[in-house]
Amino acid sequence: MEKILVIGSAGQIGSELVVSLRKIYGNENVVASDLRTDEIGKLSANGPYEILDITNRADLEQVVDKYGINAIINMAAILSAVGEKFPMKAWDVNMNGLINVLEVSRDRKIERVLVPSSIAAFGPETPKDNTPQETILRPTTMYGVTKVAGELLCNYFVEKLDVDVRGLRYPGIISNETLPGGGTTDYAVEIYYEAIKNKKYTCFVSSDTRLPMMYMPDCLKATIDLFQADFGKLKHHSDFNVGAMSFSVEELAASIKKYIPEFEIDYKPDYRQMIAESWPRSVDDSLARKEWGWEPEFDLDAMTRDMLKVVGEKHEKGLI
Ligand code: VAH
Repeated sequence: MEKILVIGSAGQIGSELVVSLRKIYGNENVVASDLRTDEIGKLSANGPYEILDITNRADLEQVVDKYGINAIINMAAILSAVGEKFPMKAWDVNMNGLINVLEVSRDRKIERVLVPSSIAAFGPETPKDNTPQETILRPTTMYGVTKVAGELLCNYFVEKLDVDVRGLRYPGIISNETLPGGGTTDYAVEIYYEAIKNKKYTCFVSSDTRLPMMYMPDCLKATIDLFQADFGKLKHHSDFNVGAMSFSVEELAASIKKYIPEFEIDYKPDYRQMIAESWPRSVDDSLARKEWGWEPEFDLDAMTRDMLKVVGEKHEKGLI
């Protein structure tokens, strides 16, 4: 029987991942946890929720022992934009928190650990188009530094300490449930909300900024497919490239204008422009497709149709 702990459950991905996992494994077998207390309602409505500070090892051990946890998915992270404002906080949460997860997993013989990485592991010297699985990793953000260090640490625990750790390099993730918290790719979510509410958006990166992106249903599919993959068949472990689509901001705006012709966009690039420019435009995810059957479903037009439908319904109900 799986007893899964999701750390960082109140975040953009974690909040939807908990719901998806509970549908598969049963509500009581998926323990949601986060530092935040404002999201308890949703997360504790149909399953266990624990307030958990990932940087506190004793807290983590107490939750693991209380529920007899045998699998951990760590979604807790300080993302790229906030990480540049608070770099040592990002190191503390992303690295000291990860060390706690890996050490407790080793000590308690946790059967399976999933730790996401990101395209932020790449840097300006990395080939920009169809970025290979094995390539130069010289990120220029603290978030990216923690992702590279995290990948290396996770692979060490696999190879030297016999812990089952797996991970995937998320592109920008777009969703309509929980707003993202402090990433450079947040513009790709904000634009839909502003298009619905105000028919206009001022974007903080330039119109030709092109990044790898993924719609949340595909993100959840990739995460759960890798979580359920036969570890013995994986040749890579904590650093799978996964892709779905790549588009520029102007292409994103054009996809919205097909449904909201009066939508207008202007551009005021800020410090996040440099971050975005250090990342690839597209990734080669052939190894994820080969080793665990990765296959995305959503393209830009399908995502825009669904985003505008769901965000539009929220607006009509006065929820945004
Ligand atoms: C960020 N959304 O923007 C995150 C992501 C691809 C980057 O990891 O920081």
